Amino acid sequence: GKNFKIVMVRHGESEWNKLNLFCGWYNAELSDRGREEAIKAGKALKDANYKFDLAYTSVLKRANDTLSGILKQLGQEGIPITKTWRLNERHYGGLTGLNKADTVAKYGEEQVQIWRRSFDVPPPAITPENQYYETILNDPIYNEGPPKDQFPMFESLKLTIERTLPFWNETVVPQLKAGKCILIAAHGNSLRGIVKHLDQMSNEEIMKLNLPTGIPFVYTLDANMKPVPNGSMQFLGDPETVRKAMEEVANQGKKK
Ligand code: DG2
Repeated sequence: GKNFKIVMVRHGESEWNKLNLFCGWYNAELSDRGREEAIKAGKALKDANYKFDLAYTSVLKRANDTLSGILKQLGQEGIPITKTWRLNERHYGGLTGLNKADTVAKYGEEQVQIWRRSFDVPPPAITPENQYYETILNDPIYNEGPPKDQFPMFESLKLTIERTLPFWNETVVPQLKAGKCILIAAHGNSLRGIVKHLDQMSNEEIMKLNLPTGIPFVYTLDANMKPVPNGSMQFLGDPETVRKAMEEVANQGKKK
């Protein structure tokens, strides 16, 4: 049967990743290193001869700018791009804007690990006392959705998956089946949701996965949209670099 390939990438390092702050739905910029990562990702995809037909991304600038950086390297800036809040990072609730290491010092590594990686334990809700509450709620990037009465105040990975998968199933899958070569530029946790779904990972297995910034990965899927043997999460980078980049993400939840 015919196989289908799709490339996904977590955005390059953001200013808030660099400062080690919980970011979620806050619209942080890429850092200089993040921009470099996008260029490097574009070069890797160019070397592998990728020619994309269309791309999907979140409404957040760090993912949008990573996508444009990649497409520029490829000379494929003209392809159709769809932006959706359904590919956004999970909403980090009341943790938004807090330093991850400070949060470990205050609540302990175990609690922070639960907030960052558990499947269904959500972070506390964001409240008007949070200095980013209004900024996020009134950000024009959310004018197209979600509806104000359904605007999240926090999201677990489970809740993130519940709003990302409908987009995957209703929009991405039909284009994949139509033979389109697709690139998705999104976030650590929205992509973990898609990976969990594709690899049918258990709630325990997904806890251990930390996606590195700026390293594209490829899925090769069969007609049932299940990975073919060796078709899961193939990174376009040498294994040692990928391992170190994953470790760096895991270590953001350790004490300073
Ligand atoms: C990070 C993920 O999201 O954080 O919201 O802080 O991919 O948009 O940089 P991203 C954030 P962790 O779940 O890895 O702590």
